[in-house]
Amino acid sequence: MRPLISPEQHQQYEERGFFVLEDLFTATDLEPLLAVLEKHHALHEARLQQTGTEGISRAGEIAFTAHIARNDPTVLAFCRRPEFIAITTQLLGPDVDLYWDQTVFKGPEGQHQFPWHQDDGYTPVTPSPYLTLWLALNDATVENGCVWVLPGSHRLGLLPHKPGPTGLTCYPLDAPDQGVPVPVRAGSVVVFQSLTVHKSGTNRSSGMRKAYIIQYAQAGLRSALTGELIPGTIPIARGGNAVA
Ligand SMILES: O=C(O)CCC(=O)C(=O)O
Repeated sequence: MRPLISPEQHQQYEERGFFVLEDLFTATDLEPLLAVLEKHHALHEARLQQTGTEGISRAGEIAFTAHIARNDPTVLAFCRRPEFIAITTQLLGPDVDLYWDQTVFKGPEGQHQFPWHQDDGYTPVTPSPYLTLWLALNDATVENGCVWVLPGSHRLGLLPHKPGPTGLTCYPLDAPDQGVPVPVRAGSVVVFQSLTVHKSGTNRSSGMRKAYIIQYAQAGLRSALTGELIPGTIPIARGGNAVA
């Protein structure tokens, strides 16, 4: 199925740190995935209703439900789809692991943006950057809190992050340059480097905004702090071919 990424998109990835693959998946492709992800989110949200918060998740407002692929064969099979083999081997090289996956569901009528950060800011790893694929499970709009990026910010290297009320941040939400919004239809993927500074807007709509984030890395990912191998990564491609 390669090449899936056009030379222009590859150039955008190198120069701006991101690009969009519009309508990569159909509603039919998403249906079985969504059913499983909704189930995992609902279990997490039920726990959050008891505890109020868990990490950076907050009941009724924003829920990050991580590592679903390693616990669910339907989701792992989705992360191994040929589209992802093509994208990841084109951008990362022939040997690719699934590093992290999570749903991010943003509740309606929210008050907060999810602040500017680099994904490496949460867990510095080497080699960096790795690849973040932000898959819209429903239409992501400026109104319901789509992703925003600071084009070119991946070239700044890893920036210092400090804890804010709603997550780590490396760039002010009131700075004059608030980058560009990246609204996308359901089934589209925003592809960005883990050093690309991004945020998501407030969900001012009356419905939930739903995304599934899949992060792939070159095989053999290590903590940049301890040098130890990151545990729990899953082989996806070796020698440019899918791992069964
Ligand atoms: O989907 C969102 O609202 C933002 C999530 C995000 O930026 C992240 O998990 O790194």
